[in-house]
Amino acid sequence: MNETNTFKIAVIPGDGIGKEVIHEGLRILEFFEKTSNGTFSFDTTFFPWGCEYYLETGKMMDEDGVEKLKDFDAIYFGAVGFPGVPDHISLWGLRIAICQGLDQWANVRPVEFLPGVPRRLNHPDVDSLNWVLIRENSEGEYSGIGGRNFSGRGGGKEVAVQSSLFTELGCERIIRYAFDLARTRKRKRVTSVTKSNAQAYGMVLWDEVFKRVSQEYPDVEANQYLVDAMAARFVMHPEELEVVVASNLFADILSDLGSALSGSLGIAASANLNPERRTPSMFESVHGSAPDIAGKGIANPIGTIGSAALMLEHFGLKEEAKQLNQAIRETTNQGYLTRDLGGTHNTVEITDAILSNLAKARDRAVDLSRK
Ligand code: GGG
Repeated sequence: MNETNTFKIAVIPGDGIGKEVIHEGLRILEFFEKTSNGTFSFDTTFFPWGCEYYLETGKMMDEDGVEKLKDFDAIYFGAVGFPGVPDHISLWGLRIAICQGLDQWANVRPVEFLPGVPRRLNHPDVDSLNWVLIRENSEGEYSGIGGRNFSGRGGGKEVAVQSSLFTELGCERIIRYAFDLARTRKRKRVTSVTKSNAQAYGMVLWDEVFKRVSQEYPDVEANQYLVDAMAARFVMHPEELEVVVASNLFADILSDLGSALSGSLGIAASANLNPERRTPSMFESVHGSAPDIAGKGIANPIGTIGSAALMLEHFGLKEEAKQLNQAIRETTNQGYLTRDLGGTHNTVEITDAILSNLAKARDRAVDLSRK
């Protein structure tokens, strides 16, 4: 942000439904800008990076793309991946290149049980569930260390090595982040997830760091589970979950499970943060590019719009973020649901309903201030 309160946002719609849902998220940001009475504005710059760009240029993003992004206050990201480009090329060439290049080491993935959304969990207290997954976002199983060799030995004899990297620094900063976050919540509880009985080096180090750090937070309840047991607990004992911290791969999987249990991957928002604010953070829905429904106008925009709420909060626009989250809840409660949630509304209709709820809330606030 500069003296004129302009937030510079790099917009990367990416692939498939990413383009459609980012368009909707930007309509929401326009609403807040227009109704801010000039107190803040958004300056958006589009980057055409993604699979189409790769097919034209041989690169998922510009060579100096990460450097270019450093000029912004935040990045608003759609989705990555499309048939025609191998998934490991598209993911590593864009999303992971940005997360690692900008040291966005904390991936915050809230799981919210929105009203009006058909429940997939048969649990008496389902409406009170509210989890947040904290994903280590810079190393672990996604360190990128490894290689392939020996194809010269002939068919069927190639060798591949894929290493996980667990550094004490990487473990400690994400675990501390989870404990600090838990302190801000009503129920102060952190659950750590590893598979340290089988992954006897990196994940044992993680467990040891977790135990050490937990002693500095006597006011926060600390638990540790193996990932297979944890997957079962998501379904059998969801009421036990609050802040869950896990490695890059495990939290990626568990957050998809959590989102599916809360209704659909389409409603899951996320923030890839550099908590020290040395570099811009990136806000994106958890879902991918969904090529099967791309271009049909039926994608659920809530994950991407919820990610805009996380971005507003990151900018310090806390009241606006609260209003947006409330408008999303009202919208699902009124029965505005896309097909992934069993509804019939399309992408644009969901955003229209959210905008209408935001406008009504603004009118109510103006009326109250006049009284
Ligand atoms: N909007 C997020 C997205 O496009 N995700 C695609 C994906 O495959 N992500 C893998 C990851 O989060 O590591």
